[in-house]
Parts: sequence; C-alpha cells; structure tokens
Amino acid sequence: MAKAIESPSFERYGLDDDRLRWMLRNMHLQRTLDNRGFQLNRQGKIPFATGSEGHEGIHAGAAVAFSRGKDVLVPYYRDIGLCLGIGMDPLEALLSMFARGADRSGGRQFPNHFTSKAIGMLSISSIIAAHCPHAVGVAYAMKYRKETDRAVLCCFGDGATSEGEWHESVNFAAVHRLPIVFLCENNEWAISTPRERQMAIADVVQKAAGYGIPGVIVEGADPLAVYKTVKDALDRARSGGGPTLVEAKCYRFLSHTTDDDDRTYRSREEIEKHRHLDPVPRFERLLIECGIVTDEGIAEIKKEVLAQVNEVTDRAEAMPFPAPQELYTNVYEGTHEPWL
Ligand SMILES: Cc1ncc(C[n+]2csc(CCOP(=O)(O)OP(=O)(O)O)c2C)c(N)n1
Ligand SMILES: [Mg+2]
Repeated sequence: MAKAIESPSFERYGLDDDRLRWMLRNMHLQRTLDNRGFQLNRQGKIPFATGSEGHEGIHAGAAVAFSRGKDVLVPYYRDIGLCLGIGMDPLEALLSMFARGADRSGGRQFPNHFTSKAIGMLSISSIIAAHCPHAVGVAYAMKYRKETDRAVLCCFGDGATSEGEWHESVNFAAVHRLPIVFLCENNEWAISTPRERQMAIADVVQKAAGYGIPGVIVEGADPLAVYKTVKDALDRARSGGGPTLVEAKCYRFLSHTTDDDDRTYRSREEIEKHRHLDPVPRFERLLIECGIVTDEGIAEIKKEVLAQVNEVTDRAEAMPFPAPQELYTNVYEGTHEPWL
C-alpha cells in the first residue's frame, strides 16, 4: 500500500505562477479526456479506453522537466497527461480513441497509443517493457553522436519491472552510462496483480542497486516534487552522469481499462483509503492556499477544458475511418498489395 503523506510543503523550484497554473490545467485536461474515453466507451462509440486517474501529478511534473525539441519521450499507454504536457494536441487523443484515418497510426493502433516524431515521442508498445530496449537504443544513439544536451525519458508501470526486457535495458544503459531516465509509475497494481504479488521487495527503486545506478523515490501526487526529481535525473543524464531509476508512487483509481472490472479483485474500501493521494484536489488546495489560483479560477479552468474536450470530440467523431484501400499501407514493402 502506498504510504500516507503529509500535505506537500510549498517549494516551487523556480517555476512561476503561470507555469503552476499550466500544470493544474494539464492535470484537468488529462482527467477530462480520460473521462471522455470512458463515456464514449459506455455510449458504444469506441471499443476501448484507458484511464490514468491518479497519475496526473507524475505527468504534469515530468512534462515540465522534459526539454522540448531536445529530449525524447518513450511513453507507455497510461501516459496521456505526459504526452499532452510535452505538446500533443488533445485532438490526437480523440482521433486515437475513435480510430479515425487522420490518427498518426492511421487508426490502427490501440487507443491511447500515441506517437509524434515532431514532438520527440516514440510510438507506444502494448507489449509490456518492449519499449525499454527502444528507449535505450535512442539513448545509445545520443551518446554515440555526442549530443550532450539531450536525454531520454522512458516510462513504465510497476508490473513492467518484472519483465526481462526491462532488466536487460537498465543493465545495458548502466554499463554504457547512457543519457536516460527510467520513470516507474508505481500505481500498486498490474491489472489484477497487486504489488506484493509482483515483487518481494517494498520499493521498485531497490532494483536500481542491482545495476549500479541511483534510484530515487518520489511522491507522485506532488507534481512539484516529481518535476524536481525528474529534472535532476535528466540533468544528470545530459551531463554524462548516466541513468537514474525514479519511482513515482501513485495509485490507480480506475479499473485497468474499460475491459476490466476491478470489483473482482479489489474492494471499494481500498480505493477510498487512497483518496488522499488524488493529485488533482491536492494540487488545487496547494495553489489556493498559496494564492496562486482562486476557486473561481479553478472553475474557469474546468469550464474551458471541458469546452475544448467537447470541441475536439465532435471534430474527431465527424472525421472518416481509414479508407479500406489503406489496409496494407506500411505493412508490405513497395506495393501495398500483398498478393501481387
Ligand atoms: C509482455 C506482456 N505481458 C502481459 C501483458 C498484459 N498486460 C497489459 S497491461 C498489463 C499490466 C502492466 O502493469 P504495470 O506495468 O504496473 O502498468 P499499469 O497498467 O499498472 O500502469 C499487463 C500484464 C502485455 N501487454 N505484455
Ligand atoms: Mg501498475
């Protein structure tokens, strides 16, 4: 179980008021898009949606630490807020959910499996930890090319750290002192497997010692602490100090996806027990207490975010599915017709 934490002390780490309000907005945008996915699924309009409620603090904090135009993000399927935070247009989220032809994968990928070369975001793999060797490859290329002002941010869940590819990736990155930060979003569950059935240690960061790299735990409900921790780790990577494993503790408040009924393996009481870890009301309270935002200001953010999400929902829904003749595009070399 994640430990209860004190309300966060206010250390802004050089971030100005506008940036802090931007972080709060990103957290609301993430939550509203998540809810939209679940709504559209229940309306029968999309087959599948993934939620990230509980991860918003990690995403907002890590997004600010990411250096746009330089760093490369290798996300996983729960990272919608991080993808938005580094510059993904919310319309992309809806195009992915609706599997429309204008989606960057041509409507072929799982929902929430985003990609964008323009903003430095690799495509997402559904295969747990399969993206870690790719991330390490990108970091190796950066080192090989002597690009000393760049680093890779590679994200994954607690369950991913049981996979062989994860261990091989961390080991290789450590041996070669690659410019990479491994960010574990430990939400206590891997679908229906609780953390204590996943590993015999209390914290994922203990695994860092086995590879000779630093491991740092951060409270994921505190976006400012996440910002500081991930930024320090990225700075270290950029300056030749090698990889860091950051473990951001959080809690998964929703079911794994819309295909999963979490009532079959965890109680409602357990979820309520973790409510204090909900990053959105916590960050709102902090910004109100510090006079950075008012109740009215928050209501305004929510209204504006909802209007934006409604607008992109309607826009994406009205767009066409991929054309049937696109079926083999990017599948076969040369002609897209397999039988010719
Ligand atoms: C290699 C592999 N094994 C199993 C699965 C099925 N699967 C999809 S998501 C998931 C849970 C992963 O949990 P975690 O890494 O903690 O991430 P979270 O979903 O909790 O954010 C599993 C087992 C898969 N996609 N790939
Ligand atoms: Mg997990």
